[in-house]
Amino acid sequence: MRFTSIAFLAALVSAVSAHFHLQYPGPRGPFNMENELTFCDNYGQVTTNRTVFPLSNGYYLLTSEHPLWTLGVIISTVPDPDNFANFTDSKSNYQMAVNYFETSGEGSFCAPIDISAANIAGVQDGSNVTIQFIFDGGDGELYQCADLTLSANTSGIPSDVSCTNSTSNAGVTYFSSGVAPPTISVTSSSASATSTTSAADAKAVVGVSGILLSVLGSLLALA
Ligand SMILES: *[C@@H]1O[C@H](CO)[C@@H](O)[C@H](O)[C@H]1NC(C)=O
Ligand SMILES: *[C@@H]1O[C@H](CO)[C@@H](O)[C@H](O)[C@H]1NC(C)=O
Ligand SMILES: *[C@@H]1O[C@H](CO)[C@@H](O)[C@H](O)[C@H]1NC(C)=O
Ligand SMILES: *[C@@H]1O[C@H](CO)[C@@H](O)[C@H](O)[C@H]1NC(C)=O
Ligand SMILES: *[C@@H]1O[C@H](CO)[C@@H](O)[C@H](O)[C@H]1NC(C)=O
Ligand SMILES: [Cu+2]
Repeated sequence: MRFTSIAFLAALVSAVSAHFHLQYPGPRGPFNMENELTFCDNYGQVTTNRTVFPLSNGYYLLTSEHPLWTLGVIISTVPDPDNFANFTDSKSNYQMAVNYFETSGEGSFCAPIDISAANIAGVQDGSNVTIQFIFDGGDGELYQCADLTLSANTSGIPSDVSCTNSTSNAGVTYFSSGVAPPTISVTSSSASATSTTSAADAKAVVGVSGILLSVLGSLLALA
């Protein structure tokens, strides 16, 4: 009974506190945690300040606030995509810029993305596209979008972006093209979430869920 309450509270804390932030390429607007469960973090309109981004051999950077997560990146060639259908091909399958994979670790994650290798119709040097990151860390699918102009004349990531992985992630597992991974379950990860609650987590959540954390702390002290 006591364990159930602790697991429940841990799940609740993680649900209100932890998401992911797209760092590069820059998203459509300022990060909004509550809206991240919505298409493009609820930035439905295309932006005109597009990032000039490598057609081949680019990198993206995000920070994860979940210990176990999956990610996929879908791509739209529609000039002003404002719904999920605009990211699908003529057979209604999602156009994948990065196939779904599962990995672990909180903090920064910087990995290669080769958009031309995905062989999406209409993708070439100079194309305006939108990519949407689909992240699942156990509290639902989360979405952030970046509007790009693809360029064959650039590669890598700007030198002022710190492209590092905060933890080693030997466990990256890719899924077949277009196939979404199993949903990450909060219940199955709550035990590890409890045991790995770190100073960084505590700092990140203290504003929103300080009360929940102190309740959790008292329960842990009782246990
Ligand atoms: C584009 O402009 C919006 C509005 O000023 C801003 O929030 C966003 O960060 C900019 N995007 C990029 C990629 O710089
Ligand atoms: C790409 O988008 C930019 C910014 O919105 C726009 O100025 C440009 O005309 C677009 N290019 C093409 C080929 O549509
Ligand atoms: C984008 O999606 C909307 C809604 O499904 C659709 O009406 C529109 O035709 C799509 N745009 C393009 C260019 O496919
Ligand atoms: C981060 O980890 C991913 C997955 O293992 C790897 O593809 C990528 O190259 C790593 N990033 C850096 C900067 O080493
Ligand atoms: C890349 O370079 C070629 C050759 O100079 C040029 O025609 C093309 O417009 C450039 N692409 C972009 C997106 O600037
Ligand atoms: Cu979250």
